[in-house]
Amino acid sequence: MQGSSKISDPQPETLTPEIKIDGVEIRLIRLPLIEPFETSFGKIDSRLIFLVSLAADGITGWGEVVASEEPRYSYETVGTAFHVIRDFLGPALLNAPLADLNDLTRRFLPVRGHNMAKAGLELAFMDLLARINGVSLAKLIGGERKRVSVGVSLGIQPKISRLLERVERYLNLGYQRIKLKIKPGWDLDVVSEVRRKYPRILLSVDANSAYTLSDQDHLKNLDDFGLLMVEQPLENDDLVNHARLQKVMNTSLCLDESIVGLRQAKLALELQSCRIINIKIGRVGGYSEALGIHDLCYSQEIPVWCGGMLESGIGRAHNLALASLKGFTLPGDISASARYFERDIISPEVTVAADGTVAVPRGVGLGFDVDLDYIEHLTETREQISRLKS
Ligand code: OSB
Ligand code: MG
Repeated sequence: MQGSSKISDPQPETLTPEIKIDGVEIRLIRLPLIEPFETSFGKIDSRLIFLVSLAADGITGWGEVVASEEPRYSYETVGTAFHVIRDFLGPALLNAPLADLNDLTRRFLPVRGHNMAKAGLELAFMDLLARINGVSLAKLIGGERKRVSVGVSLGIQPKISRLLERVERYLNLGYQRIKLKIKPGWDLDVVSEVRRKYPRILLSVDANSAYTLSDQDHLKNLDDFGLLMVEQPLENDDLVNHARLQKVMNTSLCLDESIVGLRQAKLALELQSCRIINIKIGRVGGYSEALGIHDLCYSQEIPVWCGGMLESGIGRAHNLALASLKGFTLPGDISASARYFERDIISPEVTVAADGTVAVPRGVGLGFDVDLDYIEHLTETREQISRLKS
């Protein structure tokens, strides 16, 4: 890791020499959504949340694996992540003490892929590290912002009128940018309607890979609407066709699914596949890659923003820390807890101020209290991971 992030350059006097992880626990809880969320992949009514906790010397760090139940956004699922953490990644943490984040990342190198599983453990480790050192996560990674700007991601609706209601609701709540999920059959007319009613708002669309390059003439019509960006129009693994599309479109493309690590970010910038990058810690495999991508984009003046995966408050708190880094100049998909859930598992819940910003917590670690009683009440599955027998 290079560049501006403090994490590659820890203060020797504040960081402990070694951390001996003495417990790795994974658990699944189900949080109902206040309304269904629909993307070009399909619709969900509840979120199966995958929590990870790491314990060392009586201190616990919390992380979240953002995988979905079905392999649609990525090949990972809650099931694959459970397997990979239980059988490979978890035991690797228990085998020997950890010096720092780089040490942890190195230990995961033999496992190919499974970024969300890796990231869940990295998040928990970073919360633990922050708590051991008595600092906030944001401070630990060198975040500078006190508040971050946020937008909202609005799913596909049964009718345009329902979408317009939601646009109105979230603008009134202060959200600085509206992102519309699109797919073939729910795109130009919908965007045109929203733009007609709100000529001046920051507006973007996210296709979640629902188109192919053969749709380029159709997609070019999006240039008429003054969009901030078009997110991931084409296939998840296709940097080349995104570069071809970016060449013929005026609107900036933003890549989400395609950027699964620093290497892909470098390639995307070199190929000019996009002009904006969405960083999700889970998709890229953890903080170290996320920070690397941030630093790369910052050095090339490519704006980045923090994506979301309908996280519980634990994942949301990590997103806030990440988005406090100086390169995050566009509003993130970091909604209030109440945008998705009746009740969150942290307290206080994440709230969005009337100016469309969220405070970066200053407390130690995540900076929120983890509501263990509520988590216990919701737990469907839990497993304590044990040491590998040698
Ligand atoms: O593509 O950004 C995406 C949610 C699940 C999977 C993929 C995406 C999303 C969102 C929601 O857009 C963002 C949020 O958490 O608010
Ligand atoms: Mg997206």
